[in-house]
Amino acid sequence: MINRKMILSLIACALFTVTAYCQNNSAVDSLKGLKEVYAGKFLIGTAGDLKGYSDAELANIKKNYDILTPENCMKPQPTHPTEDTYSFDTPDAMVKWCQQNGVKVWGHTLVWHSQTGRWFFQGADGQPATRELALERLKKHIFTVVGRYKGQVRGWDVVNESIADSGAGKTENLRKFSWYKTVGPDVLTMAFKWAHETDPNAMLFYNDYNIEQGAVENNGKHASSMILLKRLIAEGAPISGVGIQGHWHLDTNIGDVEKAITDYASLGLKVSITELDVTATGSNSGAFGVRTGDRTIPKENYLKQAEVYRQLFEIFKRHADVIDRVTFWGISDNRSWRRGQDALLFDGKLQPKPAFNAVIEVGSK
Ligand code: 9MR
Repeated sequence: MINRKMILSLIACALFTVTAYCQNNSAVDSLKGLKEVYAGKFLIGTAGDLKGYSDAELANIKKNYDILTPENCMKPQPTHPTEDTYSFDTPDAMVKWCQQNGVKVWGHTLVWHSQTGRWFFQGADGQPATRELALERLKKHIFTVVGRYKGQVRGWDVVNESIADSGAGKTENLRKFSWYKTVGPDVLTMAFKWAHETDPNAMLFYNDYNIEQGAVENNGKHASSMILLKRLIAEGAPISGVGIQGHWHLDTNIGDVEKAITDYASLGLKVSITELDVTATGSNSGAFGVRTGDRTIPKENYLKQAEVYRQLFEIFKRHADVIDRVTFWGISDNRSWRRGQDALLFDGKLQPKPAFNAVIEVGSK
């Protein structure tokens, strides 16, 4: 016979189970994907080329992300390895998968000093290419690649990483090689104009790393980025926004991030966080060599990482009116250029980390 004591202990047991379940918020919240939690605020994205991805990885993308950036396959070197050769198999397959699975695509990237065939800058007889020849090649590249994906991408990182590191912020401080040496500073405005001519509906962004640095004190790379963006706007470049890449670490200056967002918005530009990852170890914005099998990162680092992600998403939420998209640079600690530094929300086995729970919590509030 069920007596009063038994009923009371049953109720106590049920209460304990519910409380324990709720405290383990991953069990509750991971039922929702990231994109669901941030719907109506900004898009949530990730990066990858999709070639060789497992069913579980593809399912993770479908569940969590609104939009995909091709991590490598749309860059100049892979799409246009020699002057007369184009290669679109991987990006075509990626775009097709996205269309079939309700995922948008972001184009990355057209003008960059890296992953760009040296042939762009070589002239006849081993001489450097002239400004005219290099521009003609760039124009053809933009017309071909942007034209191929016209209407199929939300926008493009037209220009990537043109500002050099370690400047005081008094000038644009453009890199002194590649496009900036062969053509000059006006290559940027021309690239924006050609991309717009080819796909007038695409959003066109300037994308760079560390451009939030110095925002609070108005110096360094941030100040350079403001000078550059003001010049592009004055020259009539059809620029819609700025991509703050967001390759961050446990001690990143969060104040700079918020100030940079409001600075860019004050120029009438949209802002996206385009390549977000926060390393659980290491103190700069680069990558360690790939470490395998050596799990020496202390547990508390993952909690600190969750805290940094929490603070960042609180900022993004506060500025959701100007933020178009927050894209993570990879889906898991296994699919990351910073492998070994465990910088993403899912571990190598696609299990949600404390950082995932923190981001979900901020979005659910
Ligand atoms: O994640 C990309 C990695 O697989 C490539 O080897 C690398 C080559 O430079 O590019 C990485 O992506 C970069 C992105 O295109 C631009 N910002 C910095 C990213 C990380 O290096």
